Amino acid sequence: MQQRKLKVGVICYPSLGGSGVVATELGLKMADRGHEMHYITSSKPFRFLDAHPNIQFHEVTIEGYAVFKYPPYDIALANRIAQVIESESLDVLHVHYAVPHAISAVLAKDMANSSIGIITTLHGTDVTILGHDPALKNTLSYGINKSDRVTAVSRSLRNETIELLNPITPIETIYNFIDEEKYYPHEATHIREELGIMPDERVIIHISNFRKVKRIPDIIESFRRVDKRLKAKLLLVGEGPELFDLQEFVNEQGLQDDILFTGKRDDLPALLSSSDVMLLLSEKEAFGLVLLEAFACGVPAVATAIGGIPEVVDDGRNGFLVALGDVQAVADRVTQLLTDSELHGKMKKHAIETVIHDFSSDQIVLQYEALYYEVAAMRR
Ligand code: GMT
Repeated sequence: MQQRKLKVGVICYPSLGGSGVVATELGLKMADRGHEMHYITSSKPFRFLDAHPNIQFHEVTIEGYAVFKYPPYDIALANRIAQVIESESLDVLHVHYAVPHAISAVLAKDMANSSIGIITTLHGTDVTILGHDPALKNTLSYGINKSDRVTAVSRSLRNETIELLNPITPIETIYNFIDEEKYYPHEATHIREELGIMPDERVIIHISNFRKVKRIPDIIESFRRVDKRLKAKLLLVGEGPELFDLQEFVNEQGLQDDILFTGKRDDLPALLSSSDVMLLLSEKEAFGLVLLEAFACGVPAVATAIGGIPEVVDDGRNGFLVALGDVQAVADRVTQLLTDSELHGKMKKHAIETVIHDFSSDQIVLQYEALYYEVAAMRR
């Protein structure tokens, strides 16, 4: 018997890196499967440019009254969620990021006097950083324990959450995925021309939100060491709080001709397809969605063996794992990859296979869909 289609309320940070991407891609896939997806967010999620008939957007607005030192966004969000639970007769809420979204969802459920189930997906720093902040730790536990089901994007994040908070609600792992129709090896010679990359130069790429946790100085230092051995360019793609300092640092080091800051780009598949290796040297990383994006485009990675990264990077197969801060090991591994074309070819192939076999969107979307049905059924 065919199950009825669900009405799902989604709460996410619409433009915050990987979690926003996963929340919007998941919504699109669910909408394609016939479910009605209701996004309750502060601004339109960036991948909703093409309106989907099964997706609706409910904006959260808040006035900046003089009485508020900080506008109470979380409460305005709860208010909006409560309205949408009622007006759209939602079956389930899917919340990305425990703090503040799970708290707002719990409050909204109470305000709407509803029995709606709440699924919270933990993405990373909501636990690995906020969970260590005494001002937020209990709130985080509360959000998790009041959720009906909790998922984490890697086993590492799941284990860390259990160790840190000992929650009542069980946590299961559902891995991230990418849109395979968007990320695949593209023909991208125009990128090399646009960026002034010579035919004999190799391309190393890093994509992030340029926060301290990404350890971009380690990337620059590793590149400096690689650059002494072979002709290469480093693409630093994205923007964020560290950008200005990093640009200054690169100029001081005299590396500005070889390290290119591209800013935020919409053509990531093409940029990745014109690259030879990805670097992700973070000190915390619950999953590392950019690794999957790179793999899908046939780009192996050199990445730190921390957090959920070892669940994505299979050392010696689709890339190499290195110890945090070991810039010499990074330089050695990158040089090895870029000078051994047979090894590079094998890793490229395995990178693409990793996405197909271990992180296929079809499999992962079905896991979320099963969870939606389970939690929706808990109401009856
Ligand atoms: O918490 C952050 O750093 C941002 C966050 C995001 O929204 O992109 O990243 C986290 O969630 C991503 C999607 O699940 C993961 O791929 C990232 O590894 C994770 N970031 C960290 O754990 C630092």
